[in-house]
Amino acid sequence: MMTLHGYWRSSASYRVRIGLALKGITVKHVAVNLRDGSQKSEAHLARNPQGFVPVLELADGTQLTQSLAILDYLDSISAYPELLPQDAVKRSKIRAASLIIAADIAPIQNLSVLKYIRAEHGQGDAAVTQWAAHWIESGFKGLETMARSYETTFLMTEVPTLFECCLIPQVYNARRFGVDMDTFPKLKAIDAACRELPAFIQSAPENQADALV
Ligand SMILES: N[C@@H](CCC(=O)N[C@@H](CS)C(=O)NCC(=O)O)C(=O)O
Repeated sequence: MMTLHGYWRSSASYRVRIGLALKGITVKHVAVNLRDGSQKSEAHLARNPQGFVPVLELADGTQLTQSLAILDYLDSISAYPELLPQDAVKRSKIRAASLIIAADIAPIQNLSVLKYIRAEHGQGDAAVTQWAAHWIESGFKGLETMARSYETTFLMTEVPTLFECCLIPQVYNARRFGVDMDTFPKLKAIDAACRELPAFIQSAPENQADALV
């Protein structure tokens, strides 16, 4: 069996949990407590020298990092349901929208970035929250416009894809930072549609064994 080293509130871990659940792959979950710094422990750095979760450990001990690369691996070992459609243009567009979240929005409100702003630039909770909300809103603006150009339930499809694996954790974070999701009605509707599905319910932060740690 594979092991997912993750954390309940980590959006990158949440992406992988959704991908696993959509594909019906059961893994062992091991919590890496980001609040007590366990991601920088010797044991975790041996898994991922970057000191981040998630890490997916395969049955033979191989360790995979980076949530999008892990989702790509899952799509390679378990073809259905596919996280990226076969159509080349749709594939590229869904990947691009996913990267807006994973490459452009999420990294600038990562725990270590927020800690750095607090510690090295003397910013308090209000300023840090405002920073995170600003960058999420700025990224969501473009995504909302893109999403509105399709009439599908999810971004470009009638089944969730890689994009929804990225969006739902980012909306979870947006709400934590006080972003008004009413400003982004199409993204809000996609989030609501996903939240009805068992794979997304099972993967939600509050439903993890380490929730509230
Ligand atoms: N690009 C990476 C990002 C991973 C990442 O940022 N993980 C966060 C949690 S969501 C983390 O481990 N943060 C620990 C820290 O900042 O110290 C991925 O997609 O896997």
